[in-house]
Amino acid sequence: YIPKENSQAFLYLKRILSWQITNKDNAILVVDDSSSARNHVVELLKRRNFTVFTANNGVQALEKLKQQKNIKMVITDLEMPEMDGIELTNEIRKIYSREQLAVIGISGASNGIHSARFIKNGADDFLRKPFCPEEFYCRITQNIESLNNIAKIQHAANTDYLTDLANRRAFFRSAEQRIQGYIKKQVPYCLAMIDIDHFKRINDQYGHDCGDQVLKVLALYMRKHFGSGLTARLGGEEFAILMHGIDTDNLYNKLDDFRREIAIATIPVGEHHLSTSISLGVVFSSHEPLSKQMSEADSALYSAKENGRNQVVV
Ligand code: GH3
Ligand code: MG
Ligand code: MG
Ligand code: MG
Ligand code: MG
Repeated sequence: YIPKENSQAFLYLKRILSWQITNKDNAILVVDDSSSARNHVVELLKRRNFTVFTANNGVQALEKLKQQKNIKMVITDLEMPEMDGIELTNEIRKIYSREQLAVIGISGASNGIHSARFIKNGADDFLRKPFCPEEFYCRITQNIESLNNIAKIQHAANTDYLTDLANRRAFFRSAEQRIQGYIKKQVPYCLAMIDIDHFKRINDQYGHDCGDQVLKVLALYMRKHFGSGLTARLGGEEFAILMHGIDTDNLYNKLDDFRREIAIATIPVGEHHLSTSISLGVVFSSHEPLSKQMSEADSALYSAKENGRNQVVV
C-alpha cells in the first residue's frame, strides 16, 4: 500500500522514515517481567533503529535510568514483581518531568481502569495488549516527537538568537543554581559584566549588520575563553560571565587575558577588519543575592567606562 502523495498517511510515512535515521539518539527502556512480551517490544523498536534497554521490574528500571542518561522514554508493563508499572511511573515522576522523559504504560487487562490509573500517575500514553505494530509505532513516534518539540522550544526560549549564547532569562536561572553550588562547595568564583566600548560607532560607521557580526565574533571569543563557565548575552552589546577558578587572582587574570585578546584582535567583517575593545565590571565570590551582585558588577563596569574603557574593574 503506497499512500497518495501529501495525504496524511503519506506525511506520516515520511516522518517515520526520517525518524529511522535519528532514532539512535532516542533510547527507550522496556520494562516487563515476561521475557516474551519484552522481546516482542524490543524487536519492534529495533526494527526502527531505536537504542533499547530492558528491565524486569520497576526497581531495575529505576537503576537503569540512573545509569543511562540518554533514555527518553519508558515503556512499562503493569503487573510485575517487586515494583509494578503504576508505582514505577509514580517514582519516575518524582525525579523526571514529562519534558524530560515520556512514560507509556502497557497492559493486557481489558479493563479500561488501567489506562486511567497509568495516566493519573503521570504516564503520557497507554497501549492495550495485544496491539498491532502500526498502533505501537504511531504512539511511540507521537510521544518522541512531542519530547523533541519541547526540547526545541526550550532551547529557543533560553538561547540568544544572534550569538547562540544563553539569553538573559537563561543566565539568571542558571546563575542562581551555579552560585548556590559554588557557595556550598566554597569554590572561588566571579560574576563579570561586559560591555563593548563605543559600539555605537561601529554601527554608525559600518552599518548594523557589521555590528551584528562583531557581536557574534565576541561570543565566539567568550566560548573559547570561558568554555566551562556560563556565558550569556544580556541584551544589546552587554554580556555576562559566571565562572569558577583557583582563586581571585586566577579569575582576574582570565578576564584580563580575554580583554587583552579582544583589544588586539582584528575582526573580519565583510571587506573590513575592525578592532574594538571591551570594559568589564567584576564581583568575586559574593554571597549577596544575584540581583545585588549584578548591580555591583554594573557599577564596576560604569567605573571602567569612566576611567577610559578597555579595562577590568573590580
Ligand atoms: P560605551 O562605550 O559607553 O558603552 O558606548 P556604546 O556606544 O557602546 O554604548 P551605547 O549604549 O551608547 O550604544 C550601544 C549601541 O548598541 C546602541 C545600539 O544601537 C547598539 N545595539 C544594541 N543591540 C544591538 C544589536 O543587536 N545589533 C547591533 N548591530 N547593534 C546593537
Ligand atoms: Mg507482567
Ligand atoms: Mg551598553
Ligand atoms: Mg553604554
Ligand atoms: Mg557599549
